[in-house]
Amino acid sequence: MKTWARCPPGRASLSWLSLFALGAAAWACSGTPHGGSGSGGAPSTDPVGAGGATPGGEASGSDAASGVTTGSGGAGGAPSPGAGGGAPSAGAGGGAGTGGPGAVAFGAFPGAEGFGRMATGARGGDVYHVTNLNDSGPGSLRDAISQPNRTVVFDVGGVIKIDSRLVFKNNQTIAGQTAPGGGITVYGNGTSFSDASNTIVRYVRFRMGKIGDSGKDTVTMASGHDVIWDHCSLSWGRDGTFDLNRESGAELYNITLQDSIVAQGLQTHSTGGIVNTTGTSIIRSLYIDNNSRNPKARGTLQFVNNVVYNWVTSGYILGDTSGRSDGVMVGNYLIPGPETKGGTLDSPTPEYHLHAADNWYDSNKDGVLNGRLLGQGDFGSVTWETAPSVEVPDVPAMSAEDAFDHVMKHAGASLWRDPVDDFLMEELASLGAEGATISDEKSLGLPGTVGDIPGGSAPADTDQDGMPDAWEVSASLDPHDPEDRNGDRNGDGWTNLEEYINSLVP
Ligand SMILES: [Ca+2]
Ligand SMILES: [Ca+2]
Ligand SMILES: [Ca+2]
Ligand SMILES: [Ca+2]
Repeated sequence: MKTWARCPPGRASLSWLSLFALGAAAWACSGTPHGGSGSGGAPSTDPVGAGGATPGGEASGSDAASGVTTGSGGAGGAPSPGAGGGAPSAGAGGGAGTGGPGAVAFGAFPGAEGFGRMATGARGGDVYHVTNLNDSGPGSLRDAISQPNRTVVFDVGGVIKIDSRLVFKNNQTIAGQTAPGGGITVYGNGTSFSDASNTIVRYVRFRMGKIGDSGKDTVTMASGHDVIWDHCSLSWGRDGTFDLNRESGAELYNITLQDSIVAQGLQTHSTGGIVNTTGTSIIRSLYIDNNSRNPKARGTLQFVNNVVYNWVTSGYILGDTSGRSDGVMVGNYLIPGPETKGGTLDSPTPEYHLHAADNWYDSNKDGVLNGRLLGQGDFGSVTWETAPSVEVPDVPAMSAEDAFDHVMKHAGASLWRDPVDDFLMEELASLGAEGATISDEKSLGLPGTVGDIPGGSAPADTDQDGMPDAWEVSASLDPHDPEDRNGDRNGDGWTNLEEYINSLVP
């Protein structure tokens, strides 16, 4: 039943470069008239459940926390981005400066979108090679992230089992896409990104689990700004799995989660997480097998082209609080699974100011994606906004159906999908037949609990600047000069090291 009008242009067929040039298309697309297109479902027999009270007791994450292979300093490096902190403009920054088709909007990396897109990471800073899978000590990930201003590259792939939480620092770039073999899985406890401002994390799996600390989150951030997680697989939180819960008196803003998975928050407090910030974008990501909070939205949340599957008591929570919130929901697909009891759009309040367009709901569990368009009435007592009630970044939206396809193919650390993500994607593909919350990660029955991850081997990098010899030669750089990592040979704003790590991914 693919009868509704698609949102042109079809995003999936576009390159990242052309996407940036099309930034303005998002809101044109979001103007899809409610109920006008659509397959004419039968709302009266297919209501979204209002749901009941949501679990309380939200814990706000708060916590405390060599092998540097190249020294600090180096070339002046990249120009700072033209756009300021919270500026929502889609304009190109200090990059190439040539307009028109093909122009690249400068940001954390090509394809970075949403509130967190301008995170600078460790641009111009040091490099640290993770050379082993140890929990601590020289060459470990824990040692790598113990100092700010580091781009972390991986010479090994596999599972890093951690006994205590990993606490990230500011101005770090965690380049999980550099890991050989099957990439990197962090298993055994959670992480904190509180005050880890200007940090970029790409292609890493963070799996906490029952062996992690009770009452803690897989990923937590209670303060700070300008952080982007891209193609990350997050699972098995004991409190939240992806929790951005602004501490009283702290600032928490300019954050993006994109092309990622938030999965299987562990029962009995099984949640995706709370997102309570003054500016977060969640884009093309999957929330799956979380009892509630998929997510629990407070503050300002831009939620574009996501898929929510097999929640139990609560899907997307519309505020559930007396404080004002501003939400933008465009092009999402909400799909009940075997355990879903209702609560699709849960706990709305008039304090939740919502602009919503082109969101779809498929509850018939027939193995086919054939939902209906959600209309204003489905969102209950929210204050309905015909345009975003706060400024949000331009995020080109595809149709909800295309978003489903995109998530199936690309969400999570998808350079190499691990057995956990494969399992989750099979559940999602069943469209109602399969899906279950869990209370113990061992119930998946995978070897080593998280599945086998091939190790692989890293290419030679003689000067240890993070750029392999062969790539340096091909780029007319010097494989015996580590300082050239922070140059910018093509003047596009991204350093040579960034050019390399960004070249590894689609
Ligand atoms: Ca269906
Ligand atoms: Ca090198
Ligand atoms: Ca070099
Ligand atoms: Ca460059």
